Amino acid sequence: VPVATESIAEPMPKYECQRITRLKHHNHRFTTALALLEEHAGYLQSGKQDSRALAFRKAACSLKALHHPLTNIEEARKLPHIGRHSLEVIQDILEDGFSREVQDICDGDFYETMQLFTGIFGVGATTARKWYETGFRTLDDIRNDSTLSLKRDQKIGLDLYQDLNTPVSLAEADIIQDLVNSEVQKLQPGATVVLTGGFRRGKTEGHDVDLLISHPTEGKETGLLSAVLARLRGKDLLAYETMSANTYDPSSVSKKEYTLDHFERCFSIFKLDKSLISSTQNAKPTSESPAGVVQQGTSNPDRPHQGEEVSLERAGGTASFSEGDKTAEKTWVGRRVDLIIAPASQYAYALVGWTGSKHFNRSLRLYADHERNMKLTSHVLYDTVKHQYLPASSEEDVFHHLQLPYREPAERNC
Ligand code: TTP
Ligand code: MN
Ligand code: MN
Ligand code: MN
Repeated sequence: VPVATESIAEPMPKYECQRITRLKHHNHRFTTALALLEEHAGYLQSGKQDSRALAFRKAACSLKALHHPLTNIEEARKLPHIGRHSLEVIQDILEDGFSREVQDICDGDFYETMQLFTGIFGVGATTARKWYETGFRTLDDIRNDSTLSLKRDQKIGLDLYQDLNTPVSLAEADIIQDLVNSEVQKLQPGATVVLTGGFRRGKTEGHDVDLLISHPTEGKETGLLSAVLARLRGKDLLAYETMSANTYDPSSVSKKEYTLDHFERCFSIFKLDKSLISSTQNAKPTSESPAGVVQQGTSNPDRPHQGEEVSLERAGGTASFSEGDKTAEKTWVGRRVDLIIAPASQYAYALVGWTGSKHFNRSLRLYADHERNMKLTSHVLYDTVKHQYLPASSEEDVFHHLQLPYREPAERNC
């Protein structure tokens, strides 16, 4: 009797949350090219509500969920969400081994410059494009233009450019989690500090560290974030912080946007002491040669980094810090850290939301809305037919309410 394996003939489900999507799959040669086109499309448009970028993302997601390497275009046509443009790119890679369109984007200076500028903390596609159109091409062009009034986050983004564009390792994330947790325990014993985001999905590198803080007793999380920040500040562990209050309004669940949530949070930059970082750092990229791509910068399969080597060179090399003694080597590395506070009653939803991926969440919320008449946010799940909230004490509960098979975090990498 055959075991329950998925049949090749069985059509792929429409929603990404109905599928299993792992970090490693059989079609990186196509998905790396599509990810680059997604990123490029995001540079051309304003970032949000970008349908072209979304179309590339959805096509890539279908290929990631495929159980074998794609070998012919007819098979791609049968997969969900593969639009005309993506199909052409796939066909080129099948026929020629690379995509001319991707190659041309890599060869031009727009993509490279946009990667460089959007790599500055606090700079989005709109600002980066404005600078590109002004004629700026290097970080020094930005630094040396006295007419630009840079925001506080952008200034620190320039100062710490190299640090913040070096991927955070899992080992560093663990160190930061421990640092935060030890302060949290002193303030509120029994509180929980969980590493979420890409690391929880099994990534070994990330652009930041996402820590979800809660306490099993509802209410004990109140005031915790500002107290933790005060302690971290006291130990001189923060280079930057910006806190937002909890703006959650339970009465407005039906109007909620798909991606925003309203938890109390802090976007920060930690000073991670270099002596704490072991020598096993900066593991070399996984050696894959994605189609249509010249030099692969990092092993993050989600975000192409063609311009990276040039970018870091342009960033101006040495890791000195412009505060005080200008020539002094700093003893720490800047690392982006997101701290989020969730009350116990919303914790399961917050955990799903902050584990991601962003695109997995998007599909989960669309699925809830269109297939179950439910509104899902990072705070609650609301049944719009029965007019009731569905409490959850675990991620399994959330999937169960949605009548979806449970997906492990490692299976949410779409
Ligand atoms: P990110 O840290 O932006 O992404 P990531 O951890 O998946 O990848 P990376 O390695 O590049 O850091 O966000 C983490 C998750 O949190 C993401 O899946 C979506 C969610 N999220 C929210 O729910 N609300 C927010 O405001 C943000 C910024 C993210
Ligand atoms: Mn061709
Ligand atoms: Mn993250
Ligand atoms: Mn984050």
